[in-house]
Amino acid sequence: MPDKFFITTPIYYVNDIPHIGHAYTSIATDFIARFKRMSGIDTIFLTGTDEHGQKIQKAAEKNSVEPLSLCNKNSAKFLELTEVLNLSNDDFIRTTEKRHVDGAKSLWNKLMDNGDIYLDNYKGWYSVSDETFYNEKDLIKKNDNTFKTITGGPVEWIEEESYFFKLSKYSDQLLKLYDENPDFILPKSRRNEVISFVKGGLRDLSISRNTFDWGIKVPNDQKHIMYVWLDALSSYPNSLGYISNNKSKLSSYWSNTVHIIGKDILRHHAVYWPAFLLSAKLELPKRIFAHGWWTNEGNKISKSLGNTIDPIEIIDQFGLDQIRYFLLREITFGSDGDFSIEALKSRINADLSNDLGNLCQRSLTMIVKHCNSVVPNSKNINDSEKIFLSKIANDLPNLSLLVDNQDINNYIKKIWDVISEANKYFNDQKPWELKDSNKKLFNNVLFVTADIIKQIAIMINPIMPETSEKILNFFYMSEDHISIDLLNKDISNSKITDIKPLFPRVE
Ligand code: ME8
Repeated sequence: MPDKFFITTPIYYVNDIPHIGHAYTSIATDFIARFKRMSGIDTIFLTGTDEHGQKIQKAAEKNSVEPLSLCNKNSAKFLELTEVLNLSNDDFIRTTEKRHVDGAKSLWNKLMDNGDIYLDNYKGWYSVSDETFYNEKDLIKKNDNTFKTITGGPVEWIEEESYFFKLSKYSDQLLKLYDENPDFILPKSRRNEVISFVKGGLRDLSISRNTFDWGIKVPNDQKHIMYVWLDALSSYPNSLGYISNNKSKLSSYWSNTVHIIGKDILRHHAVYWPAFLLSAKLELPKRIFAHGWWTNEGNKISKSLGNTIDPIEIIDQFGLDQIRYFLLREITFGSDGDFSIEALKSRINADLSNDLGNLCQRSLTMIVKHCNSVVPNSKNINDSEKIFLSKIANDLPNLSLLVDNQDINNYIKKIWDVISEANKYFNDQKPWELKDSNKKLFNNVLFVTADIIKQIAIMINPIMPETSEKILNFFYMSEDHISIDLLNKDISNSKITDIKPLFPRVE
């Protein structure tokens, strides 16, 4: 297994403030980064903001501010969100930073040197909200004979001089890439979509605009602004210093890269991006994973409907780890899902308060009350208890595989199976009936339950880092770095603190 790993979220547009969709991608990416680090893999997790192009320029005009001042204001909101969500990102890149601008220009020059850029005229449809060029056949004709994108956004007809990238030249190489690397695009359904898009025929891609000026100037032709997607995609390797200087000590991470994105930006990542990299003779990422789309109480989330969910507000109301858990648990990563307050409350009460919270509360409180706050020793555990306590460690290869396949939901289900089993064990053993009659058995039940709680606390770290730390702190395990090696740490005879409830029920 490679010992270096690079994982990215999309870099988000700063035309507006963050919403729950952005929070979702970032939390899921954080989950994977934390699990990798906990498993001993040297990991870099990147997020950031996408600050150039017509969409940002128009938003700035609407707000009567300079584009850079809008970027500074909204990028700061995305940066603040990394704190609010307790993300473990190592870097936050802004496309207005010099390190990025230099890298984007370097990429342009590589495509140019390879003979893949030519000057021509672009005539066609453009969606500013998606920053994407559309063929008429991919648009929907409205009653008034104008067109819209499949997501309902407006398009405008543009005719201007433009540089083009020879995308069509890469069709066969792209199809070969998908064929030889069946897991390059996941989930499978998304991979099929991309393959049929490429098989449908690729046209060369317009990669510059010259009717506005907010962006990176094309090297050697200052009239043109680089297409914002060519600019933005290069932010990933730019963060590692890979394009401008592939000898950078960070560039060794690039060969094991996973991009986590939403399904809306799959074509840019799975078609344009590998084609640019092939042309530039740079290595390709290992995986593009496109997750699904959240709706709000059954409706599409949109500013015009006034139903966007502010992650900061919802976290204030329900708690960070509750929201992290809900978003990761509620839907299969890759499928669409619905955000509803009823579903959120029910997850908090059933999975967190009842299953996990009560398990910790009632068993550990018994240790505080009846064992002088010292975990009993493991002398008397029987074979079936031994099997139970080694279950997580034995299942680690499968859990790792689930994370490697971005199957976050099934990882969580497996941990909750262990929680259910622990609750069943505790209920069946009825330690409250043993405390006076059979102290030896009583102590044994409390040891087994405390040990499995410690293991659960480690495994939920990528999902709910704060809760994980709170539980480990009950055992005075305040580690700087949570590692799966702690699964084997013997907690017999160790002190525990007074236990505080983890998840209050919500009405
Ligand atoms: O596309 N459900 O930025 P963006 C789930 N700057 N995820 C959602 C969502 C929803 N309803 N809404 C948004 C861009 N997302 C470009 C990316 S990368 C080189 C450039 C998430 O601010 C999802 O990850 O429009 C989606 O792909 C991303 O936000 C789009 O963010």
